[in-house]
Amino acid sequence: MIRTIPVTPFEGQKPGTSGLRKKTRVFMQPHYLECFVQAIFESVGGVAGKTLVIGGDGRFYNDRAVQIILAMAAGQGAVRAIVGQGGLLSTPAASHLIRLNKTDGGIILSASHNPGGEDADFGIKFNMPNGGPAPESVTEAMYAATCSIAEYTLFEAPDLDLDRIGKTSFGDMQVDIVDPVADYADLMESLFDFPAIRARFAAGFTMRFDAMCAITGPYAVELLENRLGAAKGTVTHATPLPDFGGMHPDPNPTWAHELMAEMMGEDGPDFGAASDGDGDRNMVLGRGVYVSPSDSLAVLAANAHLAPGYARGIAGIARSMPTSGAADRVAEAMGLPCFETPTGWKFFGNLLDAGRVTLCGEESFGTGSDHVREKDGLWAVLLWLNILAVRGQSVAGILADHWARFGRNYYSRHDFEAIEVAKADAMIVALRARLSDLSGQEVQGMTIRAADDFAYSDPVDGSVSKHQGIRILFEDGSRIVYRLSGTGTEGATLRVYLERYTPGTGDLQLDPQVALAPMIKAAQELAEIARHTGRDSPDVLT
Ligand code: VG1
Ligand code: CO
Repeated sequence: MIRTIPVTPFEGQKPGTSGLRKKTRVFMQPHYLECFVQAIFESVGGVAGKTLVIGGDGRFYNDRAVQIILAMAAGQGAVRAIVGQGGLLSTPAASHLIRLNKTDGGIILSASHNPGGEDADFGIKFNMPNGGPAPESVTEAMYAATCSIAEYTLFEAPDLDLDRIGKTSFGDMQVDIVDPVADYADLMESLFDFPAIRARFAAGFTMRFDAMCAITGPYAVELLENRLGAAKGTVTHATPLPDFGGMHPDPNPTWAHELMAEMMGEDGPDFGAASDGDGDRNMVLGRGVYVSPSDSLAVLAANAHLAPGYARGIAGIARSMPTSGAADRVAEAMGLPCFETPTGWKFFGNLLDAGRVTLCGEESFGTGSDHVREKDGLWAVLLWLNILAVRGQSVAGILADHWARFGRNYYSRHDFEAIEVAKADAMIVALRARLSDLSGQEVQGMTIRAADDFAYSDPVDGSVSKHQGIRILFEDGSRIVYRLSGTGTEGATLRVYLERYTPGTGDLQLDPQVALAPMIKAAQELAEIARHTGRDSPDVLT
């Protein structure tokens, strides 16, 4: 039976850097998720006659949310839904299914690297027919729709059994329940030199992959253990759990500390990696060495041609503004265009669609290519494996060679979490007000060359996005960037991004926190972080 339910708008259903993220209990309120889904449908002109991909990272409420979205899609005339078995799909796998099946887009349920559970976080986002996150014009339309919503329609029926792979019908809508891993794993196999990687594992190469009880477990087991022959047990925390087993599935040195400890230990494996809640992020490590995400992008760009999928070379590179300039140096050396976009994968979509770039990356442990329209954790891990297999060197060796050739962009991000929103806002407002006076000033012995509030003008569609982060640029090429997170669910998180370049002939083996010490002091001083927020040291360093 089709039913229409009257509702009144909820406040604050405004998508952030990557969809709408709130506390799970907020999403569990009656009609809350429904109102946002209705707004998504309206922002894309309704779903009548359309095909959608639906799935999520398996966190608490994923199962209910998938049933609700199916009921609303069926009630509003969608003809077909493609759903991962059990309602599960990693973000990159969902992006791939959207493209592979030429669908009208998809809904992904995840709060990504935020913790999961009834008392943790939940999220939802819409991806376009190109497989990429909705651009700002669409997320703005979504938000506008949430402010005036009056009703939604659904098909009322008992829940669908999502565990049985196959086609079934739900009202007038066809539902295809698919293996969440198979098509994605085939795509990976088409891009990388699996025989070379398999040979390396067979010759004793060791690896640890920490899936952090999140979505990549089944993908990593299939790819690394089943298809590539890595030892059984290479993948740890491989079963996705609704609360991620209490883990915080954010693949950085702080949260993936078990993996860090193993990799930094005496008998650590040759290669280590971790992924986040929804499988789009990656952290990469060698024995005794951590690869910063910005360096990872640069190394991948310089070596991508070693993988069959990129053997013809890459068209260009894009990085988010706060990501270090390491990739720019590779682009320059290779004669490739390099683009600087605001934070968030949605800004890469146009460049990828237009064929102007092949690789993209963010300092927040995100790398990807034109194979999908999302960042892709396992893709990055497999490209690293491919490069390691072909070059036959260690991760440390590859990094050392890279820095010697291109120089090293010492880099770190300092996060100050759970700040009172008003205080964080006041700090940014005060800093913004001083920007025009800063150039020429000296701080910690360094002279400021320029200071601005980053605005991006999309070279493909001309759309402009303002206030994307405050940049302080120094004469020696060093840089401090300040911005507030757009993915949190509680208070404000201040991100301070620090970067300093050392040429290949300089000291390349310093601890980044030591190399960046003057920048760290300058960042405190310039923004008066302690005075505004009461914090003199960050909560998380990456
Ligand atoms: C963070 C990262 C950003 C990333 C976004 C979504 O956003 O900084 O680079 O694109 O998360 O990633 P913010 O606004 O909190 O800085 V995910 O894996 O959480 O979808
Ligand atoms: Co993610």
